[in-house]
Amino acid sequence: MADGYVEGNFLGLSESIPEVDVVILSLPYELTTSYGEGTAKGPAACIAASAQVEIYDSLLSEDLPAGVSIHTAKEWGGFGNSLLAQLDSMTTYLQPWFVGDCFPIVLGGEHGILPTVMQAQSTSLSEITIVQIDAHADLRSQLGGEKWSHACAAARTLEMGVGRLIQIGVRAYSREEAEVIENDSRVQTFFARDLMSPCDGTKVWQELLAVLSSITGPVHLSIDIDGMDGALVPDTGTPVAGGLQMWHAVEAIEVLFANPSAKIISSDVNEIVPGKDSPLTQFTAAMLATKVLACHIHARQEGRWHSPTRNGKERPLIECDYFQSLPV
Ligand SMILES: [Mn+2]
Repeated sequence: MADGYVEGNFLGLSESIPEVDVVILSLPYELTTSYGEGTAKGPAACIAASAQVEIYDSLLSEDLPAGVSIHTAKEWGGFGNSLLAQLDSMTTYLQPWFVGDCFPIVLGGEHGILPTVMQAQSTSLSEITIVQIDAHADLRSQLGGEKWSHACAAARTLEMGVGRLIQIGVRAYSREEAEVIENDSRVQTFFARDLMSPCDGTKVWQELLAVLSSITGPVHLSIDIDGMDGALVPDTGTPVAGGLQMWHAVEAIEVLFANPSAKIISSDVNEIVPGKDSPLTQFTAAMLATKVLACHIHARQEGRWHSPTRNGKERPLIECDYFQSLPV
């Protein structure tokens, strides 16, 4: 826990200067989660649980925030009286923080937030690689008639023009999704059963690390916490057995951020649901978000992050109407 703990701030860190280097954004969005529920309370639970996360990270020579200014923004207000209006409203909330001057970490909320996070980007989507840790492929064309379901999040971002998608830990998917994985050259999926195979797992894991080390250009890292083994995230919307252990996730994140030819421009940690009996789910999410934060700060220290300016917390909103303008 940080000295001078500030309630409501990620890791309890105080905000001593007006300029923002890293922003923690919260999208308490829940519409289509199919099995469990409670993702709308996930971001706040994750921030509360972060109080118990160590501010020491072995990558850094000083404790977090390690000289970086971290701002925990007020959470999205849930505006919009239709699904599409809500998606636009989330994009409006996110956009001021995606102009390239600071590093956003978005806490969700169900994975249906991913298209809004991509719409908020100021970088051309065709240049961006999404690295997705997830139990599910999220490549369905629709689920229960809803194309904006969390089960379709990755498919929608490909339609929006995202250049490349690398999936890690997938183990629950449909025939339709298997065919997309097989046939869409933009998609590369590392299935959990291959990564964690008792005999060949090490070989496949090294193949994954080689891919993460060879990405070039801007990257968005999307962590659906159900990519972790269900035992670590028992309260997420759809916990699934046979997933990543903590050290898989930590190694994948560290190797990705260490890649000198990639720039990790943004990240999200989603499908967080506060546990009724145990804080393990939100604590696991807070640990993952903290690892992303530490890796970003390390990348700055190693000269892999450049921003032209350093701006404050008050930023003009530009209303987004992208989702409401799409042809039905
Ligand atoms: Mn997902």
